[in-house]
Amino acid sequence: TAAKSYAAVDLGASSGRVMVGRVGPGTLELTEAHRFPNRPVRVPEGLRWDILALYGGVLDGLRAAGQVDSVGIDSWAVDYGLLDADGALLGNPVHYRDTRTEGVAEKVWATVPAADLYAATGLQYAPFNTLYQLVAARATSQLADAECLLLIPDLLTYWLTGERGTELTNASTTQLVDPRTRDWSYDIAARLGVDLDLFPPLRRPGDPAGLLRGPVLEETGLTGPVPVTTVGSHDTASAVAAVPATGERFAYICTGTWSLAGLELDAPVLGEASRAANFTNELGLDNTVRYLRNIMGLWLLQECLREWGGPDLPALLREAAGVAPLRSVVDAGDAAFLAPGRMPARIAEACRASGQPVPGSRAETTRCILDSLALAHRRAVREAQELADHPVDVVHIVGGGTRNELLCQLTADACGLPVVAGPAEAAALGNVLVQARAQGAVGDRAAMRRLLAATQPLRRYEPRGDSAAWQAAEARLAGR
Ligand code: LFR
Repeated sequence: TAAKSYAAVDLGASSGRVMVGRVGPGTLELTEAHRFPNRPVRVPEGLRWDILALYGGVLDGLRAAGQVDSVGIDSWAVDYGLLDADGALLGNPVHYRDTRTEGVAEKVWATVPAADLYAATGLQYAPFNTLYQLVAARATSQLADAECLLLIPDLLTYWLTGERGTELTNASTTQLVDPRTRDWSYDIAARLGVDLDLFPPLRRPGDPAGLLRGPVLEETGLTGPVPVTTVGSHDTASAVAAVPATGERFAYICTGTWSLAGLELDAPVLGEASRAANFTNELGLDNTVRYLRNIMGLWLLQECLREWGGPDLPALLREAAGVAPLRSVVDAGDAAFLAPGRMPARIAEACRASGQPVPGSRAETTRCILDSLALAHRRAVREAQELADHPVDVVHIVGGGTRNELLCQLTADACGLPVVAGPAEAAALGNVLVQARAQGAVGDRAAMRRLLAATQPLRRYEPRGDSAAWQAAEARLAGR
């Protein structure tokens, strides 16, 4: 049988891309059709996504991709657009780094204690969970006028096909889904006055999501019918689906703007210890649970680079590799680093406040960030194993961070485990493979992973001794 082609739309916090995956028996090839910037915009009312520019990028990308057998869409999680009774978008979707959710969680916990919320939804505390966003928006006329809420990939799917749904892996990041029943958490929604009728019916990866509308075919030059297939529309769900693991005993770290570090499990871990450690139970492909922790990730470095006017990154990383290790570390899990702006100064302040040397140069700041990320990876990988009672022998790093060799090596060192790095475009590959599977071009999840392991370039990093230094740095950070 001839190879089939799938377009994967993958929107990240700083750029969007349309990739074309070709899948045949034993073959998997990915090429980039189009990449475009994702520039959040600050308007007087706050930080907003430029969703029309993103949709324009998707259309450009589909045109560049050419004729394909199906299209799938994934993006970052939690954010949404509201539609009025006529189906028109009400305002620009709010960015999860917007400040409107400050102090909202405390109000929510006064109604539903944090422990009950965790027991019911399994979701980590993050100020931007959709639930907190909806409570923050409670008194707005926009929400009052809304008839329908669509998560970002579902909104773009609606514009492409005219059909509405709520994809489950992404819905699991709203804090309104019960990870045991994989259905809405009706009780939580009722107690907090969230109207679940805003959400169209749930759909799952592999489900059909309609056909490209006539005007979309015209604009993109494609010949219909072209189906849109529901994929793991949360980018992290697609990325985890593309972890090229060959056994069960693996941890993963999805790297990019965020580091999402954890395990793939069959069932959620909902106990108090797990809540205290702020692990989340998001839903993955095929009834799996993505048990992981959000770590600030390369956002810390991206924000410094922005402040420094975009210096040459490879040169900076070479210099950082030569800086003395573990001089100063910051808590890369701290939500204090969530908002944009002044990142080098904020990192310096965190070092000063914890009595550590303040990084003096760009290379030192960069090294501080990478050491801190590796340390946070170490903690997350270890604690996930303990809390889930699921030991691992290898750590897979996927996503954009695989291009950062220093980060991969430091992560192997910190975890004391071999790291297998790649693929870099994991989210797009997971997106492609779920489409291919829906059309019968590839087998089950294990077969998808075998295909990835056999076809994608991977690089292995062995841990370099000195685990005592990492242990000491961890204790220092914990103030012990
Ligand atoms: C990564 C990601 C994370 C989510 C964060 C905000 O791109 O989707 O999984 O916690 O963005 O949506």
